[in-house]
Amino acid sequence: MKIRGVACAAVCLILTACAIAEKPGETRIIIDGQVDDWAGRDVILEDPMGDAEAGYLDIGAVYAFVNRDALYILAEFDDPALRVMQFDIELALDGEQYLVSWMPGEPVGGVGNIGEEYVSQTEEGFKPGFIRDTGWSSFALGDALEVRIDLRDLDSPETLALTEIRVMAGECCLFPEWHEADLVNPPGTPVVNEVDAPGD
Ligand SMILES: [Ca+2]
Ligand SMILES: [Ca+2]
Repeated sequence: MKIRGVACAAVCLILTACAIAEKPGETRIIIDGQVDDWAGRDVILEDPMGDAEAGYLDIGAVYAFVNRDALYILAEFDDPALRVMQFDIELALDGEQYLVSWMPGEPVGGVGNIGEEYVSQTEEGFKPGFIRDTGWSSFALGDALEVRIDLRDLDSPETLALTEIRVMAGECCLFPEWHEADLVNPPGTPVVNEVDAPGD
């Protein structure tokens, strides 16, 4: 009986610890292009400086994580004053490949499924399988590119990872006039036990 009592106490302690561990923290990041609210977050990729097309943004450190509400991304640049025509952000979610594109200055981006239908490049340009505008997401370009992609804009996937960020250059939308000035492929996206702070 004594052993059972000890075992029960141990289980109770574990359950209590689990209950404490499962209580989500709060994500307090403001999408304003400023990096100060990312202090303590993990860099997921360090891209070399000097590997971008001259005159365009050159991606350096990239941060990203997924909480229960959204995918957050921060990309830093060698010189944030340089040019970019559009950011293309590729995502892997629930076995599908998605593209979120945003042009600086635009209030919203676009979401496309870039599965097999996307691959073709026609005289009219790429066929991105456009799904919708990013009604819930936010983008900002300041000292860095800062993005919050709301899971509702992605049909609330079970799994989600950032797979590519492209700084697009040239004239949309046929290669070679339209091409990436810099490109990064993050190796994975941490999932954190957090929710967005109330009011976001
Ligand atoms: Ca910020
Ligand atoms: Ca770079």
